[in-house]
Amino acid sequence: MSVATFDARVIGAFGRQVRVRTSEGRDYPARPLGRELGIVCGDWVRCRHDAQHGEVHVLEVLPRRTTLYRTNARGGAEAVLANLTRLLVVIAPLPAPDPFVTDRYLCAAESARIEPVLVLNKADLDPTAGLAEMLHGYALAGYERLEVSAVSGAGLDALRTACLGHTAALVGQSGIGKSSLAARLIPAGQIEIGALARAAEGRHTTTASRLFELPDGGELIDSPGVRDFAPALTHLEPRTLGFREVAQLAVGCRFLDCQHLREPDCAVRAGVEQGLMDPRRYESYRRLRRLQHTLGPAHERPRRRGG
Ligand SMILES: Nc1nc2c(ncn2[C@@H]2O[C@H](COP(=O)(O)OP(=O)(O)OP(=O)(O)O)[C@@H](O)[C@H]2O)c(=O)[nH]1
Ligand SMILES: [Mg+2]
Ligand SMILES: [Zn+2]
Repeated sequence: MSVATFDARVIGAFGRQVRVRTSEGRDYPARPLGRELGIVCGDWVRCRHDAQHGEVHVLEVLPRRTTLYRTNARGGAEAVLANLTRLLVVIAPLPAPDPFVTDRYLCAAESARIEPVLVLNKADLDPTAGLAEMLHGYALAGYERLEVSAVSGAGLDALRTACLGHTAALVGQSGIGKSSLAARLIPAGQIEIGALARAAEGRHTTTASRLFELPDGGELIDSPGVRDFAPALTHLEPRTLGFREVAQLAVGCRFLDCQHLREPDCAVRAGVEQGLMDPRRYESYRRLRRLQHTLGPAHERPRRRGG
């Protein structure tokens, strides 16, 4: 008897339980065989049907195009989502945005070569002064921004366009409307399952990432909200930590290995003084550097090829 393998997409991962979709569009619950595979939503995996037990086993994770990493409880780098080409970093006037969380998502995306887009949801609500200031900082940094509302429908066409041909993920704090946005972009038949699952839990909060296919081509991942997001420091761009405006300004620094902290003739610090970089974003940069120094040399070492 031949035991044919097949490749499938991970459209949901709940601990060791995953849900995979075959190229024919069939969904199966599956579980990794043997050792910890670290499978995340968006992964491509090699599978095998176990006819005897009526199960699908995941044998291996196929090489990833991109990986979004965070720091786990043990301080190590842990994959969160795989094969993204766009990260939709969502903020809203309510609940009050945490700019450091937003910065860190942007840094992680930038360092992983995933194109980040800032999505301001609940545009139907009045922006607070703090939010306006925050947005100014991101505009200075050069981030593309979409203003949308899952309630009024404003900006949804632009959001659809931003997802076209991409594997995009909605990330950010809890309650900012990621699932509401996903529900507006995804055909009713697909999201229903999620809505039912949530209703059964008696709450709206998303508990696991799920991948959906978009009608015009492209994929959208809805992810659980976070209170904080710690990027994996070992996977941040060593010279800029993934701060876009630092990368732009740093070409003018006197030292090639300038950390943009106390070095003389630092073009980044000068840029902050000249209003070319938001002082709050610079403070965010310094906090990440401090964290890196606290955690030790392993976290400062530039990533090696293949390492
Ligand atoms: N006014 C307004 N409310 C919105 C909008 N989008 C979502 N909401 C509301 O915000 C609340 C949270 O929405 P969700 O879509 O569950 O938020 P989420 O980001 O998925 O939350 P988690 O799953 O916990 O991460 C709900 O009560 C929505 O009705 C919007 O554009 N405008
Ligand atoms: Mg949600
Ligand atoms: Zn510098």
